[in-house]
Amino acid sequence: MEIKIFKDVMIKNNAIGEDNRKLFNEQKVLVLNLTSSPGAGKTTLIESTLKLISNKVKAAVIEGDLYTSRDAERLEVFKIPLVQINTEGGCHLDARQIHHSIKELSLNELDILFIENVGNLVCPAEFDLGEHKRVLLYSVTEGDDKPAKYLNMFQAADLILINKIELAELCRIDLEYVEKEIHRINPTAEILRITALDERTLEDWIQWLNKNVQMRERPDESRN
Ligand SMILES: Nc1nc2c(ncn2[C@@H]2O[C@H](COP(=O)(O)OP(=O)(O)OP(=O)(O)O)[C@@H](O)[C@H]2O)c(=O)[nH]1
Ligand SMILES: [Mg+2]
Repeated sequence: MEIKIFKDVMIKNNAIGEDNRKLFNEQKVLVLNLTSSPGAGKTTLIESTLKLISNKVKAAVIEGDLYTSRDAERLEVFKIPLVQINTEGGCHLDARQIHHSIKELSLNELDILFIENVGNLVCPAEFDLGEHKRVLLYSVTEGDDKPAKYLNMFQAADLILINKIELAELCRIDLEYVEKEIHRINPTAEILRITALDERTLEDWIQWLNKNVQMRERPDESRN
């Protein structure tokens, strides 16, 4: 019985996710679902990215958080559209929440919509929000066993950003081993090494973003 209920929830979620994606494609806005464990650096990455691109690209952010709007407050300085979703204890965002929150945005005026998911390395894997790409931040401070332990999250990602790499040696992390582990679990994921706090390390990420923004014009090459 429990299994059936779960399946029904997923079927409904995925149908709304498809509707969201259809709308994003029509409005030609690139939508990224940023996932990670708590504190891996999602908001920091958004901050550094906005410093680099917000004068060239029109961005908006949907912030997912259990109870607070602290991350959204950090982003107010950029004067871009921000929508806060509080899950009130829920461990992930779902497609219905996104469907409601995008009513507050003028999608046709946007190039990129970042969705910061709730910090959690389990539940967000199951829930399609309608994004074009799923981006997983994986910080070296989490240890090198996380791809194997949190398989679903790593398998569901299109791009995996290994973050806080300036701490790799201190954390006794062999980055080549970590990359091999990720590829073993998800052979098609792209991987980049970054320090989200240091904009100088974000060149490849910004190139990846630009490439994907341009692909909005050719939706057949995006995720769906
Ligand atoms: N050393 C180092 N610290 C970083 C880096 N990126 C983020 N941090 C720090 O990690 C902490 C958490 O960063 P956040 O950006 O708030 O992480 P988050 O993933 O948004 O956290 P939640 O939204 O709570 O899940 C902060 O103290 C950041 O300054 C990095 O590249 N290097
Ligand atoms: Mg955050």
